[in-house]
Amino acid sequence: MKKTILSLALLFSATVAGAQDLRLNDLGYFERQGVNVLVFSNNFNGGFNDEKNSGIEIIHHGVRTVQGGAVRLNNTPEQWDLVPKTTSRKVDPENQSIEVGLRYSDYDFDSRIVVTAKGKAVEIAVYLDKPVPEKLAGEAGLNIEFLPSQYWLKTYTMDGRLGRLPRYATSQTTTRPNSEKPRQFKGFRTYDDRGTGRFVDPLPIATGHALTLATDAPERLISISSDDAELQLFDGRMLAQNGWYVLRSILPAGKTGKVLSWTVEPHAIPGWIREPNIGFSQVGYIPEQPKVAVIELDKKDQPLSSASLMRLRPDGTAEKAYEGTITAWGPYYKYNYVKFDFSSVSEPGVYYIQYGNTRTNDFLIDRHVYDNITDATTDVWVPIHMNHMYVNEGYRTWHGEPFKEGYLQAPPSDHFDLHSQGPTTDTKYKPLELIPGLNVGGFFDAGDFDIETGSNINVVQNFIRTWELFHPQRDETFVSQEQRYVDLHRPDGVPDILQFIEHGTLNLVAQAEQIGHMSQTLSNSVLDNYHHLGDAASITDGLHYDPSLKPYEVSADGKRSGTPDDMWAFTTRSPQLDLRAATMFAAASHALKGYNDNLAERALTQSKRLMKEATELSRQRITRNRQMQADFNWLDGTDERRDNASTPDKKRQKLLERSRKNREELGDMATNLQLYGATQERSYLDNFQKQIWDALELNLASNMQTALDAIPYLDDAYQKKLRPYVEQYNDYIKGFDKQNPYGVPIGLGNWAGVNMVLNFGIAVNYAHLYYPDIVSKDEVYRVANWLYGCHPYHNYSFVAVVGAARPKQVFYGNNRADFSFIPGNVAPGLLFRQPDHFENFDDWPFLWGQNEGTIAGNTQYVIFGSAFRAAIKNLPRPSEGGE
Ligand SMILES: [Ca+2]
Ligand SMILES: [Ca+2]
Ligand SMILES: [Ca+2]
Repeated sequence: MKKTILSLALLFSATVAGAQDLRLNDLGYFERQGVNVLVFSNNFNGGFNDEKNSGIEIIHHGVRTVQGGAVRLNNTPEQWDLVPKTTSRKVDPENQSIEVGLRYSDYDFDSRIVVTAKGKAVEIAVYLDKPVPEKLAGEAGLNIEFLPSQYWLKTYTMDGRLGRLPRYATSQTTTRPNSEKPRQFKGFRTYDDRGTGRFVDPLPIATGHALTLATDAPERLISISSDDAELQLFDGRMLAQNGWYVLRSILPAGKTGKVLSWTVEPHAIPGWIREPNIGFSQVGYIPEQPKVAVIELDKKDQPLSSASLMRLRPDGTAEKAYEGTITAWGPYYKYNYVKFDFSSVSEPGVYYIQYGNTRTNDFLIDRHVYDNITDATTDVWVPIHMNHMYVNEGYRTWHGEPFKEGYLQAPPSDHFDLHSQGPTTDTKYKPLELIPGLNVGGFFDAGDFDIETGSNINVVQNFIRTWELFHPQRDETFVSQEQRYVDLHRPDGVPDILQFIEHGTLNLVAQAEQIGHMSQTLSNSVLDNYHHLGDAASITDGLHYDPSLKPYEVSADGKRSGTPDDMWAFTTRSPQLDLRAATMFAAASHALKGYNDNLAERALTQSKRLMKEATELSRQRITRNRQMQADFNWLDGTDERRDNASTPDKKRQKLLERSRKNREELGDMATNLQLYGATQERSYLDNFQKQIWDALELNLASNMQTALDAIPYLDDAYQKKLRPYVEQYNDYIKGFDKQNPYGVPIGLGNWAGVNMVLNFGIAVNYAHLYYPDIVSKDEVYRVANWLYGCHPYHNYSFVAVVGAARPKQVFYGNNRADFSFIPGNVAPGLLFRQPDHFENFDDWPFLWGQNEGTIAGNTQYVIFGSAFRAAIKNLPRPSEGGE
């Protein structure tokens, strides 16, 4: 009897506790309302090392404020410091714990981390089977990192001593011999030690055994304590602007078993429900457009039955313009979604949405809201990214002329930023020899300053496409190649887009002429200037590198220096890249004719040469690979499996084989189409038509754009034959309404999916322009809505400044250290973190996967915007808008 009462009491207390305690959920993380503790749901990435997206993470009242929990080798790890490989991960629901195995292969060092729910807290414990290797004693520790922008200016206590977290990095450092620095990524160094032989190591802000952060902010309040280890609080921004606050305990030397443990308790606000996120177009709406707000709700939130659209009168008072019912969409990952349709309101005016106590900022309904959506990108973002030029705007210099000393032949190198130089240079140049003439034209890649050749080819092609289809005459930029000077907002009588095509072509033609083929990239030689933030002209010293001088020494004539900072050209030959360049050169030659005939001629010469050489090279490589593939298939039995494939697979297999064969014999179909556009040679068009139908059968979604691109060149029969595919494509478009509440393709990779969304948007616009009876005009607003604010997490526009009431305020541009943006930038958007979290920080620019605009993506946005404007203004279809 006594026993029964006891178990009942236990059961009762367990139930009560269960409502408030952290528990492992079905998705494999610890959860209580307001707090998620993730344990290696996201792993460290080998390509870029520490992306600040991995390890033990805490999503605190909807914001991912803590990450990087792991055994680490530095007080404040930087991006290129070593990260552990996850060797195992076990979720144990019975014991409410998750165990992960971590390994540093460079040091043959293994550890295990066990995180266990203990009431409202978790215990994080480190286990070692072998002691910390001698080389890492005093360096290996348990770390966890806190997001500065969510914690700065907040109060903390360490063992009862009060403090306030600094807004800017101003703590203290020491220096230590380089020999004591744990190895960094591939043996590179993130720092320039100025010849001292010493590296900088931050000193702790506070030490003790019990820390509470944000005692003045309940939504961020978190306590960490340890009986067996000293806690040290560091500021990672002392070494790198993208550093976080780091809490750390050094692993004891010579010990095995459970060597260290922390108790971590994130505070949860009782009864906390996340504020509804009302997604809508911050740029506004044109009167006849469908207007549907998507409202993202906490799963514990009870949807309301209605919402209101309020109109602001000219005297500033508000009136109700419309009240409508809320309709359910349903759950999508972590939240629940409802919609508010106010399409019936079309009167021009200033409006806001009121949903319960949540009121949005105001927005316009007006015929002209989309008129200027690409201007910031073409007038400001693009010219600022012109390399090898001095770029001025009003009183401000964006950057001086970079890389005056030119580019050296890269030696064999397993490099960073996903680059490498193969065993040979594939050129006439010796390693580290100057390749003349490359410091001209071209566009900075993105948040860094290299010239990615593939992206630059895309850029030129995107501009040519915009030019040939829409002929924008806009002139807001002064460009002088002679003066190497760009002045923003100064018209010079030449359409800017022609000058951008010219600028991109100048660098790419120089590559083909000087190197003989296309370089992979023109990039930084040393890691310590790759992460440069500031004026691009100061990345290198502008002096030729002379190894006979000492580092930092300058020759008597002032022309050479011993600092090895010159950029490198990575020249491993890729026939695919050469073919892409050849296609682009043909189109550029066509576009530049009559504007810069000399460059047009040079581009055409390189196009023909590269086309011939690269085709021959690929043929040789294909023959070689086919032999290898045949050997391989025989070895692993692929041939047999193929013969036994079921009938539908067999049909598909046949299609695949035919299209592969056609591709090898006739070349890529999109390339053929571009070549036809550039040369008007009929054979290219025939090659295209031999391939497009198989391609549409195999993958409708990814080939629809190419099919639509051909319409201006072909007859009515082609357009008619394409109709049934466009009908299928229309079903594909509408299918997104069932996949997610926003009706667009949403990417889940470690780069958020804006390119995919833009591609989709461009294809939908074209499909509507050519087949308005199949793809209705209502469909073209999907991507604009998403870009301008109707998306998860927050409702800010992903495009910097564009006509929006509330654009995003920080981006990963080259001015990110100023928590700023470059106007016209398009953010990648919503970054997905496993297993169920979307985010886009608007107070922390440094996560490139969500905040970095790229040169290819932003010029793709120019096409999207041009096509979107054409679609909504019922302009003539692109082919008729031309010459
Ligand atoms: Ca790059
Ligand atoms: Ca101009
Ligand atoms: Ca130099």
